Amino acid sequence: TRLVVATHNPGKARELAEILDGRFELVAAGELGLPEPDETEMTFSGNALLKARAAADASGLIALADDSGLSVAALDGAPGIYSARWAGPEKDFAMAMRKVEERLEEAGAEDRAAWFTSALAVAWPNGPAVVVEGRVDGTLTFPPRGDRGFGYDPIFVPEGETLTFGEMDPAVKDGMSHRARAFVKLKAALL
Ligand code: ITT
Repeated sequence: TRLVVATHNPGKARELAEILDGRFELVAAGELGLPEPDETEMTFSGNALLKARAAADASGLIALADDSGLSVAALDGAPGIYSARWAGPEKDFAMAMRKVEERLEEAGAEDRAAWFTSALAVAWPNGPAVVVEGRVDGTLTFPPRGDRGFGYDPIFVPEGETLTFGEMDPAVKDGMSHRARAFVKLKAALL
């Protein structure tokens, strides 16, 4: 079965391919020249559905989309759905990670609790759609450590671990990540 992976983020595309583990013939949204719809919804699930729906209807293929982000407890869940936008058009995540640190300092907050969320949506062309969310809890650490993974991985240490996601072997991250947990739910939802 051909499945279009409706993301323009290479880090995500790689992890989704690892998690899907050869189950589908994957087609990248970029290969099909699919446009990037504006993420106008106020939830991860809403934006994942919007991206999957747009890709499925434009391509005629079943589409999988991920909407995800980092939520910081002491910042009332920010950046959350704005995680990509905090990095700006240059996708400067070193700057975005500094911004998280600065906001925590400004708030005088000691609490470093944070979590990643991934909403995974599957949409059939002009048909139904399903969406699920997975979450992994952890703590933030500064300065950033590690150059594996992507986005905010270098400042996130998952619960019970000592390495950041940026330092971990990708297969280890894939065993515990928000994205992997969402995928377990997706399989259950589609059974
Ligand atoms: P698409 O919409 O094309 O999929 P995007 O990067 O704009 O790409 P999002 O709107 O879902 O995707 O933004 C999610 C951001 O949250 C992403 O850019 C990362 O910075 C961050 N993020 C999500 N999952 C992450 C992970 O596993 N590790 C580190 N950062 C992550």
